Amino acid sequence: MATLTRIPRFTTFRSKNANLFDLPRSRSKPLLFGKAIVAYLCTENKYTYDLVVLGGGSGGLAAAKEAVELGAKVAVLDYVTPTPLGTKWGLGGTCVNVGCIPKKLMHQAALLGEAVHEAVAFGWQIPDPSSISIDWCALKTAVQNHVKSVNWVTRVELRNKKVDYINALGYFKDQHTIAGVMKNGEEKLITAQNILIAVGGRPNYPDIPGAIEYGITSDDIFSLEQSPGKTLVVGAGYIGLECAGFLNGMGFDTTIMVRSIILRGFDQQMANIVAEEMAERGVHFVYEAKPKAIEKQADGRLLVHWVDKDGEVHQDVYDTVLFAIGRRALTKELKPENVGLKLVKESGKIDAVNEQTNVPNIFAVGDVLHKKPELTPVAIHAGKLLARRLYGNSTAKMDYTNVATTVFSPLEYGCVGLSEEQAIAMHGEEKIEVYHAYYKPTEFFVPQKNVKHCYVKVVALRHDDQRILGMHFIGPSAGEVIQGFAAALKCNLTFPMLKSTVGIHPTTAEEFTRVFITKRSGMDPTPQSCCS
Ligand code: FAD
Ligand code: NA7
Repeated sequence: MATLTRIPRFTTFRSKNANLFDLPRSRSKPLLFGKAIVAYLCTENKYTYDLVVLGGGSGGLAAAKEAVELGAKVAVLDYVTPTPLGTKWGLGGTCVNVGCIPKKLMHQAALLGEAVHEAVAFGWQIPDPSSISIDWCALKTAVQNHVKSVNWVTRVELRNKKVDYINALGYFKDQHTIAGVMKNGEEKLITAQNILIAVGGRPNYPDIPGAIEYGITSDDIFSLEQSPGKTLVVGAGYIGLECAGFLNGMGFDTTIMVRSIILRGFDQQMANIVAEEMAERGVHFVYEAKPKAIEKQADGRLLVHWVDKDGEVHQDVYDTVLFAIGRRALTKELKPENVGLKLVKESGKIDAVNEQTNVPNIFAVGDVLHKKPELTPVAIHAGKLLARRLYGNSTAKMDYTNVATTVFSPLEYGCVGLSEEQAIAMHGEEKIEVYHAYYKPTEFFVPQKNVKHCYVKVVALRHDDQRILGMHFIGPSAGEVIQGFAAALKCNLTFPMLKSTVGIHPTTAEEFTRVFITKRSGMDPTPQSCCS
């Protein structure tokens, strides 16, 4: 039976300049008593909370913590529905548990394997580098220990900041009431002035026989009990490429099944360089193909039937099939119809304007937003800014343009701004200048690493101020390289400014300050000391 939570008559208000005060809850205009004490004019508040956040991931937690700092009374509901394989995790959302963090650690594990081989060229005495192999169980345990420590710190932080954490799956009862379904099935009703949707998304499974029974997704891979072995990754988006990249780097036989193109939405020249580089490292690519069915053989291995572009059916056997075919926003589960919340038909996402949904007191941030970058810092930034607008008299709005990102493949591809195709579509080919260069990282010389795919590209306006519209970098530590240039783009970086920037030598980032060959010129962008 549903129970209504008791509305406390008093709540603790904390100000940076004041001691702790017990004041009747609710907030409106601040009153100043003397110099240091800030209190709030108290009016009767009909809701338990000022803000209830649905989803304790990147965006929800950032908004909740910011709102509490600004004096709001906040609760966060977070609940993880186990995967079909039974994988579940703690507080913190996708990034911490099954996204950025475990992914970066596995990426690092792959890079270290590569480094062991390189170390020999630098004089390290390693008994038999060809015999090294990864202990998946040790890696998985180390990664999961880190994830659990972050879960713990997150819970402590919420407690210290006095954000109420409720481990329940929330849905709308009405515009100001959320029902939270607890683990034991009991429902708890919570009322709030404002509600923030930050429920993120979960991976899709294709509608083919055996997909759910035998397939896994990124939600399972980072805590998989047994070594993945020979793996088929279905999907050539950001997540498919990254998972395939680290698995191959760890020595697992890895195949990517590509339905159409690599990295849809990214600069296609760069995407193809990434794929070529991965193929040279040993990743197999099956192009223009789709899985048809998965069966479990008597030996426990998975027999995958797949169809090529001509409709011909093929089979191969794998130990693991990982689907990375996109993600679904968890909005239907919120019962949006109970509050008249509109969803975008094709994506099920929310088309919010400045994080404001079509319902006045209901807001949304993060991966649930339609046509916004699905990235942790985007969710965090938008969540913080929203909380400041709601509770801190701020007017600052989230800028979703020129957000940098990196594909850890494992040679990284970092980019910010427009792709070459997008720039041409927006401005026309005649108005765009593309500068490019291959380069050879100094650290690649001694171990004679392949430099064929280290490439930079700057997309700029050809005339006027020659403003830079996009920057693309494939090479070591691309994420670190592109971050600073993202700040420069925010400050309206122009090509002359870039050229007048003195590089740091010997780094790979300095390659951006050296580009001068335009694609239009047809000159060879390969440096003489390189790739011969
Ligand atoms: P989430 O972090 O997904 O949090 C939503 C939370 O709400 C979850 O805990 C969910 O269980 C919970 N929830 C859902 N429904 C309900 C409900 N009804 N009631 C209560 N709780 C609910 N981004 C980067 O910036 N860099 C990266 O390197 C990167 N790598 C990634 C790698 C992988 C494999 C994946 C899957 C994602 C990666 N991302 C990366 C994306 C990043 O993880 C997301 O953009 C980010 O987590 C989105 O935050 P969010 O707050 O919108 O949702
Ligand atoms: P993406 O980026 O949407 O990529 C999905 C990939 O899966 C893409 O290559 C699709 O091919 C392919 N796909 C989609 N449906 C199918 C089916 N049914 N069968 C085979 N292949 C399919 O999703 P991700 O999961 O990589 O990442 C989503 C976001 O999460 C990403 O932006 C990160 O920021 C975090 P297509 O190009 O459509 O032909």
